[in-house]
Amino acid sequence: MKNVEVAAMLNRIADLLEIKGENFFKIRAYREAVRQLDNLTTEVEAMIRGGRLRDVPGIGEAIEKKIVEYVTTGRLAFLEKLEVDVPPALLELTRVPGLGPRTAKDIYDGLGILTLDALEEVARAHRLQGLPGIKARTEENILKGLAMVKRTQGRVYFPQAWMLADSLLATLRELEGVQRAEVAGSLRRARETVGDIDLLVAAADPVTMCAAFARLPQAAEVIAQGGTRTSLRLRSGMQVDLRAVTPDQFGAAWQYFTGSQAHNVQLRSRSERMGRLKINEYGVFREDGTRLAGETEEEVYAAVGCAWIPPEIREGMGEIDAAAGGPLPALLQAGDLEGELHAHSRWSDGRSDVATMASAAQGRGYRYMALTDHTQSLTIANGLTPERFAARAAEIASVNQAMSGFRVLSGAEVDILPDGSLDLPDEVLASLEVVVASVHTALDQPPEVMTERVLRALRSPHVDVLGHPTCRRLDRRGETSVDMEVVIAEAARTGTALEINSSPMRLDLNDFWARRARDAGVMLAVDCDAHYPAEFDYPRWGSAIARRAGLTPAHVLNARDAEGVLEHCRAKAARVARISR
Ligand code: DGT
Ligand code: CA
Ligand code: CA
Ligand code: ZN
Repeated sequence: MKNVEVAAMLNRIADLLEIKGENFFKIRAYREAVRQLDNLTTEVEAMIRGGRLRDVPGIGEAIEKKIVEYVTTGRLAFLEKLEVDVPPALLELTRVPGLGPRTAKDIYDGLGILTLDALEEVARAHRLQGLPGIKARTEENILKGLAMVKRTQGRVYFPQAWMLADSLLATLRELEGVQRAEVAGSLRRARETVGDIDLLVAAADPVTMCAAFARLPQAAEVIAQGGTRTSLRLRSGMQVDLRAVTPDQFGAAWQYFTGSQAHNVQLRSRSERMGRLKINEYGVFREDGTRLAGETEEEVYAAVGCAWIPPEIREGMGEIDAAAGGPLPALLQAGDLEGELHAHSRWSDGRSDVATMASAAQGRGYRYMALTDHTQSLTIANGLTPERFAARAAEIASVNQAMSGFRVLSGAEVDILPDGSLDLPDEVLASLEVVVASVHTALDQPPEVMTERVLRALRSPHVDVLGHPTCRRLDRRGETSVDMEVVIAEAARTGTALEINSSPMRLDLNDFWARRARDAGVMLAVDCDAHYPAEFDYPRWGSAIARRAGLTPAHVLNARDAEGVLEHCRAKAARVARISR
């Protein structure tokens, strides 16, 4: 069982306890355990085997027992009892991001709301506002949250599905007879949300193999099993479609089951135009049945006169014609990133000191890291005053002294205040090497105000990167009302980079906006926004977004070396000076 699943279980307990109105400290203990689990780089299962689970701060005896029961049996009696105690309607309502358990209970008690449809109706009629503690703003947030639920109805953001797929692949690869196991479908294409997990296995005897899939330990339920296909449901509710083929069919099947449907339809009509070739999950065939290709994807594409196409851009948006013209430009890979442009330390709300963050970044292959602590007005994140920035400089200098082959750049994640001014005086901003500017407060401003606020920040000669541009938190809230089209145009005009925040809670910008930015000539920064060392694993998600957006290393600011980044920052300041004259 993966840590994400355990964390989800603990979170659910906390939600249910909160709905029941249980003791605050008890609830907080579960939330803290979730936070600690998020930080772990080891799997809980391994820690249980080593008897080390209790060493994790925040996991005491009671929570440890529950985790062990859940991991070893796949069920938890305590949770099942809670689920009986709490009205199912309340669980339904708390699915809405931004709608906490307490508010959900007020709505349920006050208006007898049982479904999301009913909730939307009363919110639209402004009837929620009469309830205790619900302001116009809460009502608006609930409507936004409802829109998010609708958009992702039954679907999961891709990083979460990848983590589950990792665990499945590891199990599959150990099964007797499995020669190869890979992810296919929308997950391989790294679509923002996926409906299920599609997996493909190469085996000499596909039919026997598919029967074995039905016995995978991760399966909570077998939905369908027969022939060369098995469908399972995981404990999280996620569906997994497994298919097995013989090794000589693997490339054709992998191509076919990766999709997208639009891409496959276009490829098929191309192959028909090209001398009536037939392309399916078994291979590429001539009319007389001669098989031309099938073992690898490369040969399948070659058989229809195309270069291999990276899965992330197989959406039927012109990629086939491009690949018919020759090899496609190499899209960004996580390994192309040279450094991090957005990281926090204990000076603000990070959990580690500068040296720890720097060596973690170096450990993942980075050569520099801009230390971008928060600024003074963000008191909940322990934001820095100009004086504390000055004090921090000494620690940065000593870390730089001590490390070789790595450089910490001084930086800030400066708050964009509600009026669009920046939360540090110009001379302090000018003294920093890299400045990320972000919106963190007054998130509910109307579109004109919010957009103008961000534009003002982009026009500052000191702002090098706009952080998490839409401010969405996938677990909590939707995008601000900012007009991204306008922001992208201004980023292009001023030479400001836009961030792809790789945190699985943000994924901001997403592939759609990142592609728009690329097309407008804007540079992107693929950032971790790391607050502790394990978060330096996030480029896996950010680079997948970048690939879907069609970005090559040339489009990505932190694919340059530190000097290249600083050069970009100088060029931005010069450009702003020029255009504002
Ligand atoms: P999802 O699951 O909604 O996130 O999206 P996909 O693209 O993973 O769709 P899924 O799971 O239904 O099917 C996986 C791939 O298999 C799909 O991208 C293309 C291929 N495929 C499935 N059904 C058909 C079909 O009827 N015709 C063709 N040409 N391909 C199909
Ligand atoms: Ca799928
Ligand atoms: Ca599927
Ligand atoms: Zn931020």
